[in-house]
Amino acid sequence: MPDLFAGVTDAPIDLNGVKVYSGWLNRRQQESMSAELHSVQAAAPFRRYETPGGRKMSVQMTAAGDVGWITDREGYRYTEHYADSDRWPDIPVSVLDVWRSVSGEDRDPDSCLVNFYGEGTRMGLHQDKDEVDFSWPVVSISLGDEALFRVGGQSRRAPTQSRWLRSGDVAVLAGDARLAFHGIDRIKFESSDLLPDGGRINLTLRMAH
Ligand code: MD3
Ligand code: FE
Repeated sequence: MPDLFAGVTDAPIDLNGVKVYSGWLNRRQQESMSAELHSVQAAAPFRRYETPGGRKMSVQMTAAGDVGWITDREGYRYTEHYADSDRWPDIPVSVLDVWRSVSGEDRDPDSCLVNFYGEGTRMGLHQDKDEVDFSWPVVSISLGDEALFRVGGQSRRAPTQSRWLRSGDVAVLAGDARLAFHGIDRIKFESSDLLPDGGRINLTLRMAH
């Protein structure tokens, strides 16, 4: 019964300016989102990208929307195609609905980055700076295994705060927090039974262009 009201009544937790709505999506909503993501993955399979410095990222990625984020030896960027000619799949409606409820914006995002964390994967501390206008918020949705999220300030050396993100949690990165350094230290593999292949999926909705 309580999860009928998930996210509606709880005030967000503030983590260095990042607002975390814990339990925003109930189990049924997480399951339908996971099903919709299956068609995204079928159209644009996950890949492990290479950084400009030549390291292979441990997190696997794909995207949906008008543009998707990629990286290779030539650099980090948003592209209109995930392969030579295919466009990225559409952003699922259940995902757009989260943006419409929490972003406070009238315009829908033009990009949804989909990150997959398998056993032992992590994402080092970084800033998201490949978008054109940092005044737009970023909205993040966590599905599957729990992840230890770390967020600092606008300098790499600023003190950080950490919190476990759980399946169904939604985070809103706006204002000063939009350019905060952040990362995922580790996941608790097999802590959730939501995803068919296990692991964790994080969706980030963005206005890239
Ligand atoms: C703070 N993703 O995709 S989500 C990313 O869980 C990314 O996969 C992590 O960092 C993940 O770039 C963290 C929370 C998050 C997402 C975007 C942010 C925090 C952010 C952008 C600016 C500041
Ligand atoms: Fe990021």
